[in-house]
Parts: sequence; structure tokens; C-alpha cells
Amino acid sequence: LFAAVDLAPRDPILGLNEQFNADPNPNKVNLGVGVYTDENGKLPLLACVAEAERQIQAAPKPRGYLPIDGIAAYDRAVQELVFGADAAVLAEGRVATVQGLGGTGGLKIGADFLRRLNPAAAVLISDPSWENHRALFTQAGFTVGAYPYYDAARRGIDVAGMLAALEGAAPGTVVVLHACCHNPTGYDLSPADWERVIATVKARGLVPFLDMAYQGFGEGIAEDGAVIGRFLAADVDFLVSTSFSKSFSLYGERVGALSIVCRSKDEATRVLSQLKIVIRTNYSNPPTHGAQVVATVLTTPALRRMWEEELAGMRNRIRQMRLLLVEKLKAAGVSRDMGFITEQKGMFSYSGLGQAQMQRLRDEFGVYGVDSGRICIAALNTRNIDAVARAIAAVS
Ligand code: PLP
Ligand code: TYF
Repeated sequence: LFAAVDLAPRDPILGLNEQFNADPNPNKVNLGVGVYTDENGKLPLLACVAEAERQIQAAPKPRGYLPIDGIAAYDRAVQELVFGADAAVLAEGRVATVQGLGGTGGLKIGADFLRRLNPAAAVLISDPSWENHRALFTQAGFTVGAYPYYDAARRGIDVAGMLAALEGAAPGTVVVLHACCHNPTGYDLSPADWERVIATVKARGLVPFLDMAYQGFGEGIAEDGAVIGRFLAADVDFLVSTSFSKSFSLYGERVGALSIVCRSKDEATRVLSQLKIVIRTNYSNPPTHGAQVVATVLTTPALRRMWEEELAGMRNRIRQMRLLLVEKLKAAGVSRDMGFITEQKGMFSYSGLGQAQMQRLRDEFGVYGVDSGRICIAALNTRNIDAVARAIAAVS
């Protein structure tokens, strides 16, 4: 029956994890997958999450099916976080928001919806982008192209190339944009560049799909979210996928959302009805626990403060690791200026190392990063950073 089934390639990042787990080297370091670990190399359980769970457990509730679009209080909390509690679009009822299975789920619901709406549209993702963007939109039936993004020679963004690609895109083209903390490069558009991108998207009639998987890991919750305000101010309709995997360290609970900004309340009602069909025909309705935890934290002032502090703690620790890595690389004998590492935002650094060097890091030093040269700064700590810096120096 299945004789004709081909063996599919492994996910380049999650596949690395398997290789890492199988490596017997006691000094191995996993800088591959985008997961934040603390100073002790452990995945944190945030105190705000533990407290919310304690409160939820103190008053156990039966587990009926959730509504198709998820917990209403959660969807509302997501909207207030993403768009601002006093955003006019919320007062006007112009945003359709559904709970999703992580950020990936939000992207997929949006992709399936857009594909049904406009089967002829193409999708553009950044070059490079998160590995799963291309696969996800391709699986949804789209032809996926890329707009220039990373400029290796200048260690930054090829804004002119990006704008030219957007200007040349057919109206209706879906443009996937990283809202902050670009994965994999760590380079984000400046406010002035965002304005140019938004103006082009608007003039060309493109469909912006923002992927917000790292809100709070760059400059701050509000600072990282400011891009949403720019789209609202430009009065363009857009989609936003939200992930709480990283910002709540709730990777395995699969907590995320999709929000779609519409022209009118009536339009948002119709859009929501279509999103519900996508959800119903895929997994019927979402799970309860993670979204209940996130809603509890976001809507309980004391827990919300705790979350903001804990998120700031993660953000600041990553920043310290960036500074320390630059210092340690210099001390280990790397003569090139590695200061660019401190300019990059979020969990990742595009190190500039090539595939052969990344391979040597793995084989000779047990330091696992992605072949593209991406390393996860959020997995560095004061115990492993010396070994990592020495290893990078050795292959540089
Ligand atoms: N989008 C980007 C840019 C990501 O880096 C990730 C990482 O996991 C996701 C989406 C998916 O998030 P989630 O794990 O919540 O599905
Ligand atoms: O880029 C990363 O490392 C994270 C985790 O298919 C991830 O976003 C990686 C690959 C994948 C799903 C999640």
C-alpha cells in the first residue's frame, strides 16, 4: 500500500536535536534549536506560569470542548497585547482573533484561509527565513518565493532589494514578515525601513502576514510590538500570528493565535466564520490548558507584572551573552570584529560561519549550530560560553 512512499528529509533544525541527543560527548552544547535556556542550561518554568497553574488547580474545572475559536478571554487578552488595549480597531470590532496551536498553528490557519480566498496568489518569505515558512505555505498550496533580506557583505538587511521585490510583486501576493527578532539572522528593519515597507505593501495591494514569535525578546514587549501600530496607522489590513512558546516558555503547550485586521466589524464577523471552518476541519477546537494559563497571567495584574519581569530577565540575559561572547571570541584569538553579534536581536545570531565550519564545530567540539551559521545565543551561559568561544576561534 505504501511502497511508493519516499523517505522525507528531516527538518534541518529539529533533526539536529536528534543528532545532539545521540552525541555521547559530555561537553556538548546545543546552539541549534531556538529554545531559551537559563544560566544553568535548563528550560525555565516561569514563576508566573507556575502560579497561574496553582490557581487553576485550586479550582479545577471540567474539560468540555472549547469554542472553535478558543477561550474568549484568551483571544481578548491576545488582542490587547498585540494591538494595545485601547486600539481603535478593537473598539470598532474589526479584528478577528482565534486561538491557535502555537505560532505555527496561527500561520497555518491563516495560510489555509488565504489560499481558499485567493488560490492564485503567491507567497513571499524573507531570504533566508524560518525553515518552516516555506514548507508550511507550500503545503497549504501556495507557490512560495523569497524577497531579498540578509546582506552578508554588509552584515545587515538588503532593504533596497527587499523593496524592489515587493514593488515587483503582483497585487494580492502574501508577504510574510518577521515582526521582530528575525529568525535566523537577528537583523530587524529600522522604524524608517518599516515605513517604506508598509508604504510599498499598501501601494501594491499586497497582503502582509506578520509572524510574531518573539515579542519581548528584542527591545521590550511594547517596543517589539510597535510594528503593529505602524500597520494600523497606515490603515492596511493584515494578519498577525502570535506565539507564546518562547515568551512564556510554554513550548510544549502549543499556545498561539491568529488575528486578522479587517475593514469593518461585519467583515471581521465573516472572516471569523471562515477561520472557524479551517479550524473545525483540521482539529475541531483547541486545547484548554496553555491558553488558560496565558489568559490568567495576562489578565491578572500581579501575574502580568511577574511575566513582564521574567521576560525582561530572559531578554537581558541574552543581551549579556551577546556581549560576553564578543569578548570571549576576542580573548580566544578571533581577530575579526565580532561586534555585529551585539547588534542582532532576539535568540539568534547569524555568525557568518560557513557550513564546513559548522560541521567542524559539531564533529570536533560537540557545539551544535545550524549549517547556515545560525547559533542560538539564548542557549549560552557562563558555564558553556568559554568552550563555545574557543571552538569558534578554532574553526575561524
Ligand atoms: N515563527 C517563527 C519565526 C519561529 O521562529 C517559530 C519558532 O518556533 C515559530 C513561528 C513557531 O512557533 P511555535 O513553536 O509557537 O509554533
Ligand atoms: O527556528 C527554531 O529553531 C525554532 C524552533 O520545524 C523550530 O523556531 C524549528 C524548526 C521547526 C519548528 C520549530
